[in-house]
Amino acid sequence: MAANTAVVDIHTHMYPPSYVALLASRTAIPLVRSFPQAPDPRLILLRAEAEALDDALGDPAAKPPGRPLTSHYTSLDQKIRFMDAHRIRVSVLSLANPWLDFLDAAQSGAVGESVNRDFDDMCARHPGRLFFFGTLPLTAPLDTVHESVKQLTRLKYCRGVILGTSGLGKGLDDPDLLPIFEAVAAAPLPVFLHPHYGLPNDVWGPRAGEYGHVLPLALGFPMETTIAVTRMYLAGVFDKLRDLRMILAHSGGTLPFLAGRIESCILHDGQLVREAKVGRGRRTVWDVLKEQVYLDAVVYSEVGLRAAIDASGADRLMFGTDHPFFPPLTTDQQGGWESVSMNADAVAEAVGEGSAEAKAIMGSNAVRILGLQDR
Ligand code: 5CU
Repeated sequence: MAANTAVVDIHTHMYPPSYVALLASRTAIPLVRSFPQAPDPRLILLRAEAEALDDALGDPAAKPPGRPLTSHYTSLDQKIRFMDAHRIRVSVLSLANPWLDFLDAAQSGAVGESVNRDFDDMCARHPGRLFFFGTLPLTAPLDTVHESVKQLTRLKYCRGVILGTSGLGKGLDDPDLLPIFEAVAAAPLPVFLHPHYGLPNDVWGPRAGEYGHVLPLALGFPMETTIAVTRMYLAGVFDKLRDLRMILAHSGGTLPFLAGRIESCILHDGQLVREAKVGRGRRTVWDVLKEQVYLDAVVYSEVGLRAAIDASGADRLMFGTDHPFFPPLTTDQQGGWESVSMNADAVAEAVGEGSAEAKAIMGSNAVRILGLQDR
């Protein structure tokens, strides 16, 4: 992969051991559980997996739910081996979903503080090769969330925050979230926006169980991101906070493809026109995509990547792998992962292998945007 480029992976997750222990102590999703019919413990995260969990608890012959929790999810040595196997020079780690969203208010501040320290300590073991996006205890009182932002600014290897779409419980267009976005923007820490909740299960229909995880992951995740950012846009969050920078997972979900339709629906909406929300000087979704949004390059095809480049610019895209999700199923997991080469190939096909744009997307954009050479 990209032999002459220092490759940076900005979309790569881990669950530190303390977080796995927390998941193993739980009885509702998200959880970790062993089943007699599966050799590895299973990581069960998504609400689309809840039914399979119930089936497996009731019937030891049933298909095991979730995904195997291998060392790729938890081991730092394994992360470095994976990076070396794919010639990734630098990784920006993040806690995988669902972060601290399921913790109660009394717990999440302390767990967040300890998880963020764990990530900083892991990065310190490989200086210059590892950085991280911190996680915020959004279910805690607002003062605790502000304290957490302050903690992250003091951690040497922190380069942003990873955030889901639930916010304080009402989504990212919630006015009560503005002070948090303001603090994060002032820090300055970019927000890496990542999906978890997808769409309601009934969207997938009564035959969903036959289709594995395809529908919630391929379609639910990107739609969730698209909806969350569109709500932020419609609520004026980007205009209120011009310093806020968002890195959107999976190349913005479907935002680059749907931005034109969103714009048209705004222009033709009687309510918005009557309320004078469509006047001259309005910043369009296209403007926000070019000024306040960065996109990862985790979209697995040249066609999707071109849309992302056209929408935000090749100088705003950053390569990612989504490791440890999407491991190879029929070949050795210590070898090359097709989910990684698909994203690297898409970059080469979209902008030309070895081109200046390819080098930027594969690494130098991330170094510049996230300050990976500073401090
Ligand atoms: O396979 C999956 O469920 C996932 C997930 O939960 N989170 C993620 O980032 N990628 C894939």
